[in-house]
Amino acid sequence: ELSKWRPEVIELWEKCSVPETINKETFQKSFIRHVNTTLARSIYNVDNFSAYQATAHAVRDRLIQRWNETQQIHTERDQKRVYYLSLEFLLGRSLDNALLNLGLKDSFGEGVKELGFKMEDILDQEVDAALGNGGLGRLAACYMDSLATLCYPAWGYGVRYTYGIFQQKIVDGYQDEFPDYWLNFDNPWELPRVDIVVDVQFGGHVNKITEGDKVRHEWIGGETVQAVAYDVPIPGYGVKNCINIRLWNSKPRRKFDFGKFNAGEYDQAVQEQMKAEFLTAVLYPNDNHMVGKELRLKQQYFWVAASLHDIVRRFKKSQRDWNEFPDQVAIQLNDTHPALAIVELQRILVDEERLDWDAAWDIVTHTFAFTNHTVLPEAMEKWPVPMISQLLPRHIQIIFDLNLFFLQRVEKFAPGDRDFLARLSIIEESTPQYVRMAHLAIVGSHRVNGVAKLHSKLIKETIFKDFVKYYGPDKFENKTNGITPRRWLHQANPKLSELITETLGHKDWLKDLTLLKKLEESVHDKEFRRRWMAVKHSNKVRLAEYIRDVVDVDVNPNALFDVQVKRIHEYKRQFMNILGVIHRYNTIKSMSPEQMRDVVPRVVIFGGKAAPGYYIAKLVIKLINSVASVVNKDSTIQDLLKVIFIPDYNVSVAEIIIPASDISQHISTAGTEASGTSNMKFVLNCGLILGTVDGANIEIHEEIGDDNIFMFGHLAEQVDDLRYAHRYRDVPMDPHLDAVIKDIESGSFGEARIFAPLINTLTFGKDYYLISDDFGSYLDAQKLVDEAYKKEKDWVKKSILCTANMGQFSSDRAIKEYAESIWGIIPVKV
Ligand code: 6GP
Repeated sequence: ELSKWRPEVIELWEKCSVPETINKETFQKSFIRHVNTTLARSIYNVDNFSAYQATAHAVRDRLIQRWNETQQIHTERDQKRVYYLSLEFLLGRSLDNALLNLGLKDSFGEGVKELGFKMEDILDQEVDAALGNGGLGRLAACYMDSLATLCYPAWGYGVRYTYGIFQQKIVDGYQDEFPDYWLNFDNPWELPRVDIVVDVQFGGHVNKITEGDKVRHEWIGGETVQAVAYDVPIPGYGVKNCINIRLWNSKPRRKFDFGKFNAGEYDQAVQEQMKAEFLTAVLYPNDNHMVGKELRLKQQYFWVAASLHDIVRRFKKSQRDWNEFPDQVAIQLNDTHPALAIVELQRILVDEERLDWDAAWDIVTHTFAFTNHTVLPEAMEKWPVPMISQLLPRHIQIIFDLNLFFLQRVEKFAPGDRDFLARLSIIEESTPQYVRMAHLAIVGSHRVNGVAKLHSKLIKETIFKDFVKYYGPDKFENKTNGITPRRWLHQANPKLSELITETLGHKDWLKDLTLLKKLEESVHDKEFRRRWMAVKHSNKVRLAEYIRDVVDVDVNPNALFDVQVKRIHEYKRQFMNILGVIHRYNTIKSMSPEQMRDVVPRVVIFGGKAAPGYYIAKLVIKLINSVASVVNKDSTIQDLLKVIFIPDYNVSVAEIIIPASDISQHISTAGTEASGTSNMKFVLNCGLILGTVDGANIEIHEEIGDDNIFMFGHLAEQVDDLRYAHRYRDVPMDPHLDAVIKDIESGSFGEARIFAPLINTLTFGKDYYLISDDFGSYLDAQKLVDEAYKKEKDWVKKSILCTANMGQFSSDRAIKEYAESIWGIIPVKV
């Protein structure tokens, strides 16, 4: 008899499955087995890269086991799940993270050492999974770590881009972009599920079918692209739970046309395949900026349709009634990129499941919730109605119907107020018409949230003001962002992690970050302060070595390390930073040797990518590099200033830079940075920050207190008036700023004409980001930083108090808030 369910068969399966406990010896066996079989190599030709692959496969074996158990238990319990739909997951490297979360780092480290390898070298072989642009994508990655660690039943859904965010090289001071072909070698962190395939339809037309007194719609024809699932296991820290991010890859459905091929029309024969595969080929490299390309819209629908199909299929397995859907399923929209999911679910329920419209809409609106990540007008997604009509003819009908019913309700609320209706409408009445994705997301969701207190307040007062009037304020919430302390302290800063664990006498702080508060008691302990400083110093030495490797400049680890790393964007004002650097340079140059003795040496470090089409941002990079090449060569300033642009800033580079910072800059124009999350990472790693009254800086300030942060600049509520003044009056230029600009224009940093368009943003451009308004207070704040750094003992205390008071900013706190007040899910521990 061939049944698998006989007891002796089950026993045999259990006996032969991967051993549950893993220690050094079993790891070594597994390592060698993978070298021999998975990689077809031997002791004679196993290099660091193969050693990485073998280690990764050994870890992956454990992950898959946990992943399976987690899915099994979650299916058995059949409790409500959350689905996090994000077009970006900026995961970075996985091996170190998995080893630490599984508690295997030490034994595996020993294990590879005995086999002739260094764990550091092995870890260094991994290429980043860089499927995101910046804050939004990295937040999604931190949230997955917390969802797994807190044992919530959760899935991520995203796109498996063949090319992640481009690699940045600096050539002659300019940014150059190179493709990030991260899948060049096998990727041990994904499980291809070739059996999980979803057909996704585009184009075609809609038939209206009348059946008795009912009308239904049938969407037919057009092209079909297949979505294939790739699963990325995400292990929780210190638990067995391992959740899943399902990434979709496109592939052609049509069979290869051998007729054409044989007739010599090779191009045409492969064209269909290529077109379909192209759909998920590349991540759009824009951060906080909408680019209205048809291919992008196709990506969005492709991913949304495949994900919803999967979610609905899973729900249907439990044979529940449709009205239980929102009790079983919560879907979080990570910004508006997945907003079409609202329309797609309505379509599935009405057209395929034949629910009536209102019942379907009730289910939809109880299922979705929407996070807004920006108030920048250029980032607001809107798609031309003709483009959607072409690609998704049924969806555009549904959008218009939804809008009609919505506006009918609004009309009852504010009878006769045409303007109010026009402002709330999902459709922008221009030529052509546009679909406003944020409006769609709000109308289709039961909750809308911002990502920091100020941001959540601002969206209620500005971009979503009219919706607050209509729905009332309760639909709108704040969920201040958070970061995972596992990656951003334990992994990135092992020495500090160790010192904290030793001081507190436990590792529980990694699961409850508020326990760091107890470190406050140690600020008066001299020996503790010495060790704290020693950790910072060794991290600075590590960064100095990295800087020497990548840009070939020697920097002094005893200097103050001043860091600004993030996407290059006008609103983030790297321009103001480099203008301040020029001011500092000129000030030092004008000093006598005695005066110079009093100057705190500084290394100003920049890093970040500019969107390839963002001309002004790219000029900022050029200016930074031009200033660097003048300053770094100038021996008259006695190494009191160095300027470094670290190329190709990404997650794993951040892990080296952040622990080494003394001061970092988060200096956006007030009201423009929704939250920021690197600010949290720097402070958690005992770096002070210099920031504007913006985003999460404000809440960090509240937590760590006045003495431990440098805040400056105008407030969000002043911005409108200041901009107005620039537009209609002649605002006198700050004299220091004026001098700096004249210096650039005189050619001190290379040909002046190169920088003219950049300078023009301050003058003809009416200084939209208010650099001239904040420059004075920025320089004053920098002076305070210098003075504070001279008082070493006080500085260390500040630094300790920073870390000690960051408990609020764990992504665990953020995820619990989402789980409790938006999703209504409870943990299911394996
Ligand atoms: C970013 C915001 O700019 C940043 O302030 C925030 O910390 C981060 O989201 C996470 O919430 N927004 C984006 O990256 C973006 O593209 C559409 O928004």
